[in-house]
Amino acid sequence: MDISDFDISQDYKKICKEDTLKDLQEKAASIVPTKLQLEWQEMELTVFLHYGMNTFSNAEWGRKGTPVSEFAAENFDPEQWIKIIKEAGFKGAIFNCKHHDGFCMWPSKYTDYSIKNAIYKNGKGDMVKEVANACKKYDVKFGIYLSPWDINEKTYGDSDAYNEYFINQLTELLTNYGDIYEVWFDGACGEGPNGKTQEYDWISIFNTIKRLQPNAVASIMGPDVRWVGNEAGKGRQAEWSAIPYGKVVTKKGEKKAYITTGGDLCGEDLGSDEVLLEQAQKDTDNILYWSPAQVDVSIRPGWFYHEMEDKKVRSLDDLLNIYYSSVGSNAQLLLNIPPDKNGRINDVDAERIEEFGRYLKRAFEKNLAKTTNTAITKEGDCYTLDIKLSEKSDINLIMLTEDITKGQKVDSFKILAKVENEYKELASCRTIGYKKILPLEKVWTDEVKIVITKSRGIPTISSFGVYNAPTLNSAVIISRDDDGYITIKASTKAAEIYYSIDNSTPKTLYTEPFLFKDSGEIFATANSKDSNLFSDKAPIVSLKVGMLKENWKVISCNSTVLGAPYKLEDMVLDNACHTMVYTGNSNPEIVFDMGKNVKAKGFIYIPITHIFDFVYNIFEYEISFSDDNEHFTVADSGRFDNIKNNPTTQEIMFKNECEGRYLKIKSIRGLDEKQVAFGKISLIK
Ligand code: FUL
Repeated sequence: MDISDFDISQDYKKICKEDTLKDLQEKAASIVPTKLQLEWQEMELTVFLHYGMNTFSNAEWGRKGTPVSEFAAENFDPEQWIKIIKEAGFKGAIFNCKHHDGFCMWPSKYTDYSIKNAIYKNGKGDMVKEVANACKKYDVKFGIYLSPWDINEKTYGDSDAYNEYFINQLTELLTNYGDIYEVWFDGACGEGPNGKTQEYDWISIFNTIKRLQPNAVASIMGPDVRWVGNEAGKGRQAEWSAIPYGKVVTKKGEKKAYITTGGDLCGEDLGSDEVLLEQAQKDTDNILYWSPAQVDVSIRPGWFYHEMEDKKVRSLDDLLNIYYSSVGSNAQLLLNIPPDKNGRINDVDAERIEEFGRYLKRAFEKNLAKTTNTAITKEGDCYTLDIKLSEKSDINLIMLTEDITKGQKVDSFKILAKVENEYKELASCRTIGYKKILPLEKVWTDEVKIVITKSRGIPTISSFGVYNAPTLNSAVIISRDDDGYITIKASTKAAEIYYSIDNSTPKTLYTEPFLFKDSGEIFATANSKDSNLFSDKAPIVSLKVGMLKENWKVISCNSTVLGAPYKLEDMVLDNACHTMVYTGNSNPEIVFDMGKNVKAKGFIYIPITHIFDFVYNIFEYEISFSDDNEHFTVADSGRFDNIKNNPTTQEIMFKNECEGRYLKIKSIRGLDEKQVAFGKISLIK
């Protein structure tokens, strides 16, 4: 199949072996966004709204056979959601119309597994409509998430039949709910009841979108918007939008449209000169294509609302880092705020979003630059931009934009400021693109210089800003050492730290590390008297810990250990969470001798979180206890749902309290077929 068979509606450039580096740079710099991609990127801030069956069944991924009756929604207030996000400056909202469980939030004609059979409004409800109407009311753009993977649909896996079903549902959503700005498909995929893996008819799916909503971008498993590659809110230092794409080879061996990249989407580098050269050599079918990144991340550890995560809503610090790493790193932010069981954005999340919006307004309200002149001067091999400030001031934030309608060109640049009559280098950075925002150490200056040291042709800087953003009263950091001592550190000097160990509001003054051997959760916050801070209270943060593993020993492991020089004991027991890779056995298991009989109500598992290794995490586990290391009783077995993309700490309670001296953790299935990585395990009292 040739590219002409699918109207990708944007310019692209073929690359080939004969291309020199200069040719490749010119080709890459000549690629520009489509009108839709540009409008989409200019939105900057958007939200994801995960709400559905999982909100009620307390899951991240649904299960087969969950009855409609479990969807117990009675109250539903999308106007509250959209009002909150609008006031904080978000421009679009993507509603989860159907997640992997297949339950439809609108009364689809094609299935009974929908809201029409739920108690909500006696089966007369349509939540998609209510969200779309709320968006219209507050002038926020409306987008849809429709999961291609469907755990409960009987035709799933029967490729042609399911493609028809899916396109029928997509058609309902694209015709009955007004304008849609984004259609979001993720890549999760499973086997159907017939044991076969579904093959999606992407071409027909995308053509349906182009036909029914020509102003919608198709994201992730779509040609217009690219997944940044992780769900942790991390963008790249160098984020190129024109990147090489290869043709997808289907199971039948044919090459189809350019849906996914020729490189690895999760990789650190998708578009540098080195990558261009490598891809040009690789495959005659490779092209360069405008593919802007989207950072999708949740404000809580999970994508759906879980009451136990109420104290785990991201701090303002964290949200701002995500903002700089997305909007400020040439990407768009899609921040998930999951409504709760009452159909409302929970107070904790609402407060944080309000604070986030207020901080951004304050930080960017006064541009200290004297002029808006963006003309650059050539100095040797570099281009420079001199920025004079209206008066001497403290500065700690710089913003730069490139006119991407003329192509993304800046590869590397430096920021300097005149301090005591001499230029001092403040930062050395990669790529600008749509926007770059750089938080800096505070300096006192009235002159800033941007030196572009490497670029793909003459760059066009379209705007800049220099700011003195309010300092945050940063969140405290809590840690426990291997002897059980808890240390709490505040980032602001002269801050008073308060903590609690009984789930209450932190009120005990912290003076020195204290012993805590039990399992539980430590909460802490800090107060500061500094009047220059954005707020005098740091957010409350918490650390969940299992029982201290004082006498634990690894006594057996049925598989080869890779990853030397690390030792198995260090990996699984200590606080270090490096990679531990087992191979040569698809079901590795580890047995611990805990030194004495231990009673536990559940367990905490910290998976491998290193960005390139979490593809090796355990997916399905079994955990068991024994008194004699011979006869083991299974305490629990299950699946760490979305661990592949979102490797957060897993806290699992057993049905009944279990006990024993020996503990076994077994990987029933890993994310990777050949290798499994173990993180850290501990028990809950
Ligand atoms: C992932 C899904 O598996 C998660 O549940 C969530 O919907 C996220 C946005 O995409 O791939």
